[in-house]
Amino acid sequence: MILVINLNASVDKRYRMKELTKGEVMRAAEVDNTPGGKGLHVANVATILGEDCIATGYLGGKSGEFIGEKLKDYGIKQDFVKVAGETRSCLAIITDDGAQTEILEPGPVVTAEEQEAFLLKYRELLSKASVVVASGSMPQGLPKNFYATLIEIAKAEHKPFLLDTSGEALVQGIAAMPYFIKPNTDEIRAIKGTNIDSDEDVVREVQLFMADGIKLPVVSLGARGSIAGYNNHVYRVTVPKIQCKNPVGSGDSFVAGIAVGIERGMAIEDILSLGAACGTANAMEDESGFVRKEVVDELFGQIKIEQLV
Ligand code: TA6
Repeated sequence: MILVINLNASVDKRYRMKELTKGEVMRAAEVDNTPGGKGLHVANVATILGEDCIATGYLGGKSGEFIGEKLKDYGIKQDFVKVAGETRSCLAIITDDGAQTEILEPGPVVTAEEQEAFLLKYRELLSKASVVVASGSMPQGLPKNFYATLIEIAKAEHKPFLLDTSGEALVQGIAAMPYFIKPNTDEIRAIKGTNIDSDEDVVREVQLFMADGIKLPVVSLGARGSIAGYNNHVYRVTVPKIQCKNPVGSGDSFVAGIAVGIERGMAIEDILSLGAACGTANAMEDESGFVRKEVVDELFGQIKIEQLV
């Protein structure tokens, strides 16, 4: 089973608007409310691919109830800890020129008791899982090393832990050496203070992550694909050109494909192809964190994996 941790779930509100002007009253032409937070996208895609998967984290208030109901509709298994605070909303405003502006709320404040309650739930769910994925930011109140704590617990049980987060949570998470990370070049620049001006620089950073003990580091290059490391080898992953409708959730869908590939014991080339096929399939849909299985199957054979080192 894949255990997906989404500590800071959200109701993702997607507004379609003609234009966006600062300081004016604007009316949205359309709005969609969907369960979001990066981990819920991962759980959705893994479930669509037919994998046994369960989502956990914190849910609270009316927004938490809305997400719980939606997950049931989507057939996603869930076991969340209830928090007193209200689960957040995240806004994505998509204008006719194709630009996307996102406003991400910080999320509820988690108390010390709620933190302990999650750790108990995590240990219980971990015993039934073979792969763990933790995605997204953390709600307020949790210590910055919380992901590092979760990684250490999973490593003690020899379960691969896939971490997709940013900022200080990523820095502290990396120190605990998860199985997988997926920083982009800006995040590497911010973490290490090094220049990333070329693919050679990316290859060097991937090798350094592997030397530190991260088994599968992947650096995302956006529409150009990614560069990944595994077992001291470095691979370039190239995706086919597609008509992009909505790139939000593509990174989350990539992580879902990687988790499913690991869970199925696939070869590294196939794990990377499945991740890239899911990320690409998501960008072809209006809905964030959603793929069509038949599209993933078709794209799988079109992903190019080239061994660089
Ligand atoms: O990847 C996009 C997205 O999942 C949005 O839908 C929104 O929920 C956001 O990320 C949350 O990101 P965060 O890092 O704050 O958890």
